[in-house]
Amino acid sequence: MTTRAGFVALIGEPNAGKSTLLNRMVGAKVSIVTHKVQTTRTRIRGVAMEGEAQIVFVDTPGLFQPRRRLDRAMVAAAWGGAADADIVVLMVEAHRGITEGVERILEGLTEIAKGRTVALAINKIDRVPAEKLLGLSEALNARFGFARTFMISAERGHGVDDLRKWLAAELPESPWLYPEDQIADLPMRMIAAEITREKLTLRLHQELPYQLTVETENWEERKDGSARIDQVIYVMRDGHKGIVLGKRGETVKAVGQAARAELEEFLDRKIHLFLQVKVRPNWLEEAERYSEMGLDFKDGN
Ligand SMILES: Nc1nc2c(ncn2[C@@H]2O[C@H](COP(=O)(O)OP(=O)(O)OP(=O)(O)O)[C@@H](O)[C@H]2O)c(=O)[nH]1
Ligand SMILES: [Mg+2]
Repeated sequence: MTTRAGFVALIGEPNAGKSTLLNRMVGAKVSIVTHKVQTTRTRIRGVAMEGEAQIVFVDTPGLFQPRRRLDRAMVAAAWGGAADADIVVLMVEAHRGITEGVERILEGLTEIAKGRTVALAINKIDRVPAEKLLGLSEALNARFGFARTFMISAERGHGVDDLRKWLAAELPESPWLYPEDQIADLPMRMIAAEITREKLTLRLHQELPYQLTVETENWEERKDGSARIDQVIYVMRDGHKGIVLGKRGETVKAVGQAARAELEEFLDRKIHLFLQVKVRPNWLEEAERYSEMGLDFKDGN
């Protein structure tokens, strides 16, 4: 039996649908998704099997023009994910087409493409009339030598099976890299923190989601099979703390309930989730916050 295995990095602008595609490929939610840009902050691996091939998908933070240290570390993590992969899939949103951001990514891809296959996935095809897609595909292929172009809807599943089959066949012969039943390799405490951050991002407006981080501080197994999880939400200002808490603590309570429900489903057990909000004006400049997120602090320099 010939087995194949390797890494497939999903890259693209923020909001392109990378995390949605990873989750669909894996068949479980291992990477958080929101309608807002810059949701994913670090590389997240998810494992999919296709016949005798094991495809390790690497979800990456969106590529954009970084301003803050955190932005720079995220963008570095994304390019690093591409540089470590056997195959890179660039995701472009069908309805947005070739934006300035896509142009910049194409420039960066030239360097990354040396010695690896790069494919194009035009995503969200459910949002545009079919006749628009051909033109976009031609325009993108005129700018870069993609090995293949796929028209997909990560959300609805169109074209996703074709993409997975093609990727499986392109991967090098290799023993599998993960046990057959493993779907992710992010530590559970990080997945739990991400779930809470997703619920916060969905509920809070404007810049606030970009100015907070969530960490799992403690995870205690209980005799009855349940677990107690203590998390801290770090914000930068007193005013932010007030907003996260909400009137009479309503906001943080709703966030906690939503996060707990998802954690219980994911882990299939009872969870007691305790959230605490702490003001930490300088968290964006603290090395420890980055290592907790799985980012390299010095990449943010
Ligand atoms: N209509 C439509 N929406 C989609 C599709 N794929 C993803 N989305 C939506 O696009 C938004 C962004 O999806 P994500 O998967 O979080 O995008 P991302 O590329 O991981 O974004 P970042 O982590 O911010 O870089 C979400 O609201 C998704 O539901 C699709 O095929 N069609
Ligand atoms: Mg994402």
